[in-house]
Order: sequence, then C-alpha cells, then structure tokens
Amino acid sequence: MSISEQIQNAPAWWSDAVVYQIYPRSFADSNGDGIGDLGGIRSKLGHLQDLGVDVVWLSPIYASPQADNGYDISDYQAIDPLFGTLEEFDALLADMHSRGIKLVMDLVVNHTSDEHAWFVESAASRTSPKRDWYIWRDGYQGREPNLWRSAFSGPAWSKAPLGISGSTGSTSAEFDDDQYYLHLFAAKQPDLNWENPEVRSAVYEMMNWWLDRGVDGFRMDVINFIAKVQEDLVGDSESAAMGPQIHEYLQEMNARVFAGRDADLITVGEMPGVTVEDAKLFTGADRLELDMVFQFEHVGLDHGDSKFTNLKLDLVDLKRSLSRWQTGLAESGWNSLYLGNHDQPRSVSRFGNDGDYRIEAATLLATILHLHRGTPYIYQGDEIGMTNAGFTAIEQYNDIESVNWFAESIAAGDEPDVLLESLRFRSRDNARTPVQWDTSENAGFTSGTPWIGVNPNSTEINVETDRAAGDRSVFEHYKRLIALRHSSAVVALGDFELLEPEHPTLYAFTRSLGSETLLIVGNFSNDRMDAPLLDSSEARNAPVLLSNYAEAAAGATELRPWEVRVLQLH
Ligand code: TEU
Ligand code: CA
Repeated sequence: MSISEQIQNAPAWWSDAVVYQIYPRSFADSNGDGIGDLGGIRSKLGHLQDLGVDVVWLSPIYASPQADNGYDISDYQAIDPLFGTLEEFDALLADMHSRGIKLVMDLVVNHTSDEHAWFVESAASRTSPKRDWYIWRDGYQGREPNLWRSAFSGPAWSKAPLGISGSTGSTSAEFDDDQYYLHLFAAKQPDLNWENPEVRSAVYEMMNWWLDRGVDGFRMDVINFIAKVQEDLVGDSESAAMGPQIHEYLQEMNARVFAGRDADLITVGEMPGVTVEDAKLFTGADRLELDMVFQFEHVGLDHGDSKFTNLKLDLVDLKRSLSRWQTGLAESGWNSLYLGNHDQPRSVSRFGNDGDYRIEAATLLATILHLHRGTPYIYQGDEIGMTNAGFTAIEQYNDIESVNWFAESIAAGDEPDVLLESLRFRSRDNARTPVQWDTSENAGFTSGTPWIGVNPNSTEINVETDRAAGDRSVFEHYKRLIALRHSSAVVALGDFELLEPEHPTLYAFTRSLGSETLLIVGNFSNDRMDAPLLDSSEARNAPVLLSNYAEAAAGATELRPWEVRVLQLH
C-alpha cells in the first residue's frame, strides 16, 4: 500500500504513537523492598504524561520464580507478589487510561517457567496428558537430541531433574529422566510445543482474558521462535530455524484474539534474526498477523557476532542497516524504532558519548531515531541519558545471560578481566540499574536496599537534575520530539531518503510528504564538522525545527560535536 494510499486509508492510530518501555523491577519501588513494583509505576505516571508518550510496554509482572527476571512465567493470569496484586494492576490500568496512556503487556509464550503447572504435569511422566505441551525427545547417539545451544550457555536440552530448590521453595516434581526437553533459553524456561492445538488454544484464552481486562495489546517475546522445524529437533542441526508455520500461527492468533475487537490495539513481535523480507509478511496490513516487529540487525546480533563482542559503533553500518529497513517497509509493513531496551546496553554509551558530550549525544541519538519512519520505543531512563552501569566485578551482575556466559568462558580458560571488559560494554545489566529519579540515596528508586547497584553517577544524572537543566535537559528534548511526531504528518508518514551513506560521521537524511521536506543532519563525532550539504540557499534559509545546541552555529555549514538539526527545507 503506497504512502498516499496509507494516508487516504486513515493510517493506523499507532502510526504517530510513541511507546515507553518499563522494566518493572528497576523502575520505582513503593514498598521499600528494593524491587520496583506497580505502586512505584503508578507514582510516576505524571512523569510519563509530561513526556507525552502514548503507550507503555510493561515487561513481565506475572507470577514467576524470576530465573530470567520474569521472562519465566509460572502463572500467566496472576501478578507476582514482588510487583503487587491484580487489584493494584486494575487500578494502575484505569489510572493510565484516564491519562490517555495505553498499556501493552509482555507476552512470553515461546516458553514457560519449569514451575508452571503445565510443565510440572508434562514432566511427571511420558503418559501425562500434557506431555505433548512441551518438546520432549530421546537422546541422539548418547547425547542431547541435537546440537542446539541455549542463549544462556550450555545445551538447549535438559534431562536430569532440575531440583528446583532455592527458587520459590517449590519441590521438584518427579521428572521422567529418560527424555530431554527443549529450552532455547534457561533450563528453567522449557519451550512450549506450538504444534499442539491445545497449547495454542490455552495461549489465546489467556490473551483474551487480558484484553477483556482492558489491556491494549502485546509485545510478543521471541515470537518467531515458536515455530520449530520439526525435523531439526533431532540430529546434527546446529541452529534453531524459524519454522514456516509461524505465519499460520500468527494468523490464527489474529483471528481468535484480535479480530472483531473494536478497541485500538497494538501488537509488536520481538523477532531475533528476522529479515526485511520476513517482516513484510509479518507486518503487511493485509496479512492480519502483527502491526510491527523488533528486528535485531542494527544491534549486531545478526552480524554473527558473539553476544559479547565489543561492538564499537560503525556509523556507516548503522545507517545502512536502518535505511534498509526504512526502504524495505516503505510500501508495506511498519518499522519499530529502538536503540535500547532491557536486553541492550545503554544507547548513549554504545552508540554515542557518555562523557563530556553525554547530553548532546543522547539528544542526537533520540532525534535521529525519532525522525525515522516507524514507531519509536523509549527505554526507561534514556529520556534523561542514563549510561552503562560501569560494574567492575562479576558479583555485581544479576543477569542470567551475563553470569552464565562469564562462568562458561572462565571454564573455557578465558581471562576474567577480558570478560569483565566485554560485560561492561554489552551486558544486559547495563540497562537494568535502577532509574535515577533524584539526588537522594539510591537515586530515589527505593527507601530500601536496591536489588542491583545504583549507578554512582546518579548524583549528576537523574530526572530532577535533568528537568531543571533548561536547554540542556534531555527530557525536554524528548518531549519536543514526541510533540513533533504528534503534530507532523511528514514525521509520521513521510518518505525516507538517506544522504551521503558512506560518510563516516555524518548522519543525514530527508523525510518528504507532498510538498513538505525535512532535512535531518547529525554529527556522530567529538569533532566539529563542515557539512557542505548545508551550503545550499535552501538549507541556509530553512527554519530550524529542532536542534540540540541552544546557541546558533558560527557557520551555517558547521556541525559541532554530536550536534543534530532538523531543518524545514520546504
Ligand atoms: O530476548 C530475546 C533475545 O534474543 C535475547 O536473548 C537477547 O537478544 C539477548 O539477551 C541480547 O544479549 C527476550 C527477552 O527480551 C529477554 O529479556 C529474555 O531473556 C528472552 O527473550 C527469553 O525470554
Ligand atoms: Ca517493591
């Protein structure tokens, strides 16, 4: 569908929306136990309303042993006591809706917790009625059924009783130890068998329960992993392929959950490894699958890098990747736009400068991202330019992925210091330190002992200090970006065209719709830059819609370190 058709066809309500992601355990603690909770979120809704976001994506708050901080769910229709109660959830949802903010839940249905009643029953015996709700296979030639590795180190198959002591005190069921079960992630996260229609029906029933409760959609965790190529489950295959039946499942989900609902809903599928061609099929308006996807190309996971290589920004690579997605989904489908989330390091540390030019870099990155075509996602704390954690010892880390990778690497003979340097750059915990609200103890996150270290720079970097910084406020710049998207059709829907793709430090592109064209230019370096493309009379006379330097540049073609400008060319 062309852009003009999209405009004629009343683009989806979310085509000019901005989403804010909350990782609940690190957002705000209201009862002093050191862990963020629903009461904490509710106390900060004014912050979100001031920012102007339209939707909140809430990472999991369901009952969970917390092996993967809630991405291991033991009851999809209960709130974990760590975060609060179902009544508190309903009150939070009502409060958000009264402020014009929608709520999207995190749907984690590629796998459950091993403590979910479904798995305990499935594992009890080969003849259990729920045996086929999970993926059990005999060993292959004296080893695991195939060579797949878990994303959290080790094989993707477990056999021995897990002895789940030390979690929520539940006793380990009598596990049938003749077979292995598949877990693409932790052993405490067994994969559901989506081939089984009973599994699919149970998931759809749960989704309808949440939508009937009033939530406004779902972010779907590794949703492209739910379809496995059956013959790959035994033998020598080394990587989990995405099965073709994924489209059948998503269209069935759409028909049995979303169709016929007149509420304004939004769905986004997290899809590691997804390509532009795949995404057209997943997000085409006529496909009736998903509204948008999170792709991973620009965050390096698809360049074959190990999770923890120190990916230093290659701007030409980043421009090429984001442009490919802009062009690829220009006529059909829709992009989600993000540079950070709870699984990625802080964007200002990874793609920008978290030292002398932290504020300029944070506002440059936000402007470049938000002026692309798609739905921008703001990760909690990025609206004030929070930085990587700076941990120096493995004991400071909590994330199962980081801790397991470190242990496995040490066992393989790697040097601790080298590993810690990688974690300092790439660990997911970089984004999971508590949100820094003010200069008080624990940055105003908790009156108790925080579950993970608060970044020591919270004395300078916090909401209170940032919002008092006037022209230097990152928060105020984000507010202007969100307001611009809400007010400008060219920002929401305009054509994207990258300029000077090979320039190593200049990020320049236009957005055009009808007779209107914006020119966006950004300097990804610590040095001043001369940008000849600003030397046209049109550019010289163009109104500056948005910039991140208060005072005007000395020369019209000059860009200062980490400077960004949005010009109204015509
Ligand atoms: O993440 C999916 C995923 O691919 C992660 O392994 C991520 O790419 C990697 O950790 C980056 O280093 C989703 C959730 O967002 C993540 O928090 C969960 O741990 C994971 O699925 C399992 O549910
Ligand atoms: Ca708490």
